[in-house]
Amino acid sequence: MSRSYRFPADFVWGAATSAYQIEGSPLADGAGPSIWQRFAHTPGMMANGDTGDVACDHYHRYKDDVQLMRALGLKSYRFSLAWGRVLPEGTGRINQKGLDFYSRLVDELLENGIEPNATLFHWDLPAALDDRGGWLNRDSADWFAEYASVVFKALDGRVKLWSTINEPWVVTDGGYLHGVLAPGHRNKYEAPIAAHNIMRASGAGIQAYRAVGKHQIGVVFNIEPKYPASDNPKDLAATRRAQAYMNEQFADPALLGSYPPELKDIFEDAWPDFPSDDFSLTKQPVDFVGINYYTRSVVRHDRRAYPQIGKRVYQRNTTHTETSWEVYEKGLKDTLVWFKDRYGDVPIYVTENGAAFYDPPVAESDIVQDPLRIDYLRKHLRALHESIEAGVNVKGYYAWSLLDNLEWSLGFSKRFGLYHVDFATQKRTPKASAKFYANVIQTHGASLGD
Ligand code: GBH
Repeated sequence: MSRSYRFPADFVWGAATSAYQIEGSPLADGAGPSIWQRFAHTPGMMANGDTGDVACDHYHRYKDDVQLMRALGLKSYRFSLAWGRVLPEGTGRINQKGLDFYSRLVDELLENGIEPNATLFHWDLPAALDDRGGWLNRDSADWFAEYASVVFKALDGRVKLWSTINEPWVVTDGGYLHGVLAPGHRNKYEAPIAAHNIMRASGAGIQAYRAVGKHQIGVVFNIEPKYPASDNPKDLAATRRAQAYMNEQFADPALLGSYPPELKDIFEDAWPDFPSDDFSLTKQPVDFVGINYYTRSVVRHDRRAYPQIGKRVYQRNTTHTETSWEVYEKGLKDTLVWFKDRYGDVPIYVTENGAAFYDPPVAESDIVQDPLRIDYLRKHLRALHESIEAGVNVKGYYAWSLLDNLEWSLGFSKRFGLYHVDFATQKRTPKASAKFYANVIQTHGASLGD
C-alpha cells in the first residue's frame, strides 16, 4: 500500500540563503567589512581563491531572485542580514543605506506573497568587533543586542519570523578551534569561551526582542546525531561525548540553562568555570527552534582526538554527497524525536536541509539534471513527514539553498542550489530539483508518494 505524505495545509515551505554567501558587494553603500571579507582575502584560506566580492550578486539581483522563489511557490524565504551593513563598526553609528537594502528585500518578498524569515547572524561578524576580541569579549552579548534592536525596530512591522544566531557550533569549532572558517583561530582555550559568549549573545538578542518585537524569535542549531560504531563501552562513551560537544553544548544553555557535564572531559583543562548567573541570560523563552540537518556521524573511540569526542567512521556502503557527508535521512527523524524528548515540545522549523552534488555543465538545455539531489530531498521530506506523524511539532522546512553560492572556505566548488548559477555570467538556471520541490509544495507533499 502506498503511503500518504500530505503535510498540513499551513506548513511553511521555504528555501534558505545567507548574506555573505549570495549578496556580493560586501562594502557597498557604506558597509563595514566582516571577518569573512578579511578571511576570504587572506591568501590560502579559500578554495581557488574565491571570495564573496560578487558571489550571486544578489545585492543587485534580489528582485529577479524573488521571482525565482515565486516560481517555486515558496511560502517563506530565509535569509540573513550582514551586521556590518547595518552598523559598519558593529556598534554605534547606523548605516541607513545598508538597512534600506533589507527593507527593500522584505517589501519585495511581501509583494510577492512570501513571508520573510530573517536570521541576524550567519557568521559575518563585523571586523571592527573582531578587533575588540569578537566572541571572546564578554561585551559581545551587548553588541549583538544593540544590533538586533536596530534591526527589530526597522523591520519587525513586516518580518514575523526571526532567528538570533545560525549554527553556533560551526562558528566556534570552525572559527576558533580548527581555524578553517573566519576568524581562523586555532586555540583550544578560546573555543568554549566563544561558544559561551555566542549563546549569551543569542539570549541577549531574544531579551531585546521581547522589549520591541511582536512576532516570533528563535535560534538555529546544526544538529548532527551521533551513533556508536559498535557497542564497545569506549565507543558508546565517545558517542555520548560527541553528542554533548556538537549538539548539547549549544541547545542546553539555551533551553535548559546548563551545560552537559561531559564538556569537562571533552575540553579537559580548557573548560572554564562560567559564572552561574550567565545561564539566566542564555536561557530565554524561544517561540521556536530552527534545526539544520545535513548528515549524521558514526563515532569510534580515539584517545588521541581533541576535543575528546572520538573520530568519525566513514560508512562504506552508503551514498555520500560532494562534501563527503553521508546521506542518512533517518537521522533527520531521530534528530527531531531526540530534540523533543530532551527539550520538550518546542515548535520546530527545519531551517536548512540539502546537498552538494556534481551538476553537469549547463549547455543549451534549460534545466540542469540533478537526480541525486532530488533523491536526497525526497528521502528527507519523507522522513520529515514521518517525524510529524511521530508527534514532533514541525512547522516548516527550508531547502538549502535557493541558489548555488559561496560554500564558505570551499568557495564556489560545491553547489547546493535548487537553481544553478553560472558565476561568470550570473545566469540562473533551474535544476530538475527545483521543479521537483515546486511540485511538492503545490501538492502539499502528496507527490512524495509517487
Ligand atoms: C550549513 O552548515 C550552513 O548554515 C550554510 O551556510 C552552509 O552553506 C550549508 O550548511 C552547507 O554546508 O563530515 O566532519 O565535515 C553546515 C553544518 C557541520 C553540516 C558539519 C555537516 C559535517 C561534519 N555542517 N557537518 S564533517
